[in-house]
Amino acid sequence: RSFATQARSSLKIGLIPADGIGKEVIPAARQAIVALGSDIPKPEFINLHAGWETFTRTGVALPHETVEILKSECDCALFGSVSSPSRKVTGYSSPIVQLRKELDLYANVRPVVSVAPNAGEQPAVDLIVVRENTECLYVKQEQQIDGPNGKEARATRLITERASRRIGQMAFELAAARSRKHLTIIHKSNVLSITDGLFRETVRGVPALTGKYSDVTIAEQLVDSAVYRLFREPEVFDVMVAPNLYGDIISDAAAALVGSLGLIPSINAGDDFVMGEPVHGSAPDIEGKGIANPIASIRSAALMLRHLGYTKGADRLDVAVDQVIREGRYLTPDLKGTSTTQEVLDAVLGKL
Ligand code: GGG
Repeated sequence: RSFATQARSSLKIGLIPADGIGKEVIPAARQAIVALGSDIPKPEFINLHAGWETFTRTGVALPHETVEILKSECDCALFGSVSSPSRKVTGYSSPIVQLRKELDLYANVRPVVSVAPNAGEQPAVDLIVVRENTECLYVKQEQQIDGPNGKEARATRLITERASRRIGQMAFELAAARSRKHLTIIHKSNVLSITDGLFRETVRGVPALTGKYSDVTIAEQLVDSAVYRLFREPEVFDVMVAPNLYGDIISDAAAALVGSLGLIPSINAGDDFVMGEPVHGSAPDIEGKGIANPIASIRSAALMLRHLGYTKGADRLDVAVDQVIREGRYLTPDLKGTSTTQEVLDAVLGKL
């Protein structure tokens, strides 16, 4: 909020489309931001490189220059999607995981909201997944050795009090601002009692530590039964807070309830920086066909602007997108439509 109250003549936005359909949807989000005119400071865009394609060209997945420019010149950023290989490639490391660490973007906030519930079959979904973004298995400390039973592979799972506390605080803050004020802590501490136990206890301790959030109801759910419940009765969830891997899986699962992953935005937020990012991946099957859904990226731009305090611009983007979805005339194939990325973008720009 304080960011928007400072008088600024421009807003410098780093654009990192990265791989696959990221190169199609991030330019669409850029056009939607430009269409906001004087509702936000004049946007200035800086194009930046990262991703698998960047790695194959230069030998580096996240160039030093990209990180430096984000840190020194940009007010915020939009990231597209990345196509990391699922085999080990020497010298390669996922640039998005690295970026979140480099910029200390410790919270991945993923709202999942149904706009046009399909023929009343599904209950309306209106929840936020708050995913810890820097730890868990994503510290990527893996090793393989030859053991008595053949190859043996291990991964370290890191959960710290500091990271659990700050993601917990972010989740309480978001829950407190919503009408239901309900927070569910997701864990598996019946099996992982030390790591998930620490996460759960630390998040639970946030109200006592801060002296705030007494109006937020706290619930908890084991991750497996949370997924089951999400499909059976999604309306019970309001804000869900989870360690990194569970948060990733739960938000993709929740996306299935609202029609498509192509609708789901996120922000990677830290204390000093925010980066919007559609939840979907690089979708190599539709890359270059011009049919990727631009809505998750446009909504990610809206979330990013809202986080910075530009509520009016953010609301305009969301309202325009909601109208296009409800009318159902211009929808991409992931939503059973036949429209192209450009046609959906044009429809959103028309509403703006
Ligand atoms: N925009 C989300 C995205 O790109 N998802 C795919 C992803 O994060 N994959 C991990 C990676 O490829 O490094």
